[in-house]
Amino acid sequence: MLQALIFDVDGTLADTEATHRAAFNLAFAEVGLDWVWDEPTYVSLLEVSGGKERILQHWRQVQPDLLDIDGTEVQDTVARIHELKSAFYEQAVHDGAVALRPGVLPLIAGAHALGLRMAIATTTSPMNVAALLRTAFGPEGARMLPIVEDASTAPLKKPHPQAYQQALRRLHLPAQACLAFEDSGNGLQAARGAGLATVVTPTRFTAHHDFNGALRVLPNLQAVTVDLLREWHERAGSQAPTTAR
Ligand code: XBP
Ligand code: MG
Repeated sequence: MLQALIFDVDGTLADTEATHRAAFNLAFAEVGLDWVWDEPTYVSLLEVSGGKERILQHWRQVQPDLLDIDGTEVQDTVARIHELKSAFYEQAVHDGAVALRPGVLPLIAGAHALGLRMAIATTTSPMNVAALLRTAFGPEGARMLPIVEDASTAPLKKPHPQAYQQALRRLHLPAQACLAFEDSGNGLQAARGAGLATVVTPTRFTAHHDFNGALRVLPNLQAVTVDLLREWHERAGSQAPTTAR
């Protein structure tokens, strides 16, 4: 029986990547770098989960001879840029730049009212999650989504399943009792890697990704009710390959 829902954040709860991209560009300008990520560049960099990892990926691309890639100097510079970026992003969220995607609030509020447990499994930073929960859900946010696995608690980024595995452990539930919600190929791989049936709602940043193995691929969560999820979950369980005895 369906007992819990586990949500990705960026692209799933809210279409945030345009705001992330703007924050990255503000941070680059702040430190005097002439890097500017236009949307096509950012779409390809989104193949890399994690803002710090993305900055490093770009740096390697523009400076292939970048030595000492794991040295403290490079890591410190990346950390500084990412810290600035996160502050710009957090301010943008507080200023209302980001809204929940269609259907997210009614589904989460409805699931909460019916006693389903919920968690978050994301590669973004804790301050970004807190800003979105506060701004988009209000004080209820932390109550409806009390379990958060993020970049600070699950450093192995998607497609690694660590964030989902840790969310399941904290829920004290098997993957078979839950559903995951994602927007990206990396996210789907991470959720499937943790054994979770996964509903995917791509954005324009991820629509071209491979969603093979998704339980459903939908334009958004509008008209998705708990009853409908229960029906899909039931059917998925009945069709799941039986484990070898
Ligand atoms: C998407 C990501 C994150 C964000 C940027 O996270 O890969 O890196 O793009 O946030 P999600 P940070 O798993 O929620 O889809 O700069 O904090 O990483
Ligand atoms: Mg995502």
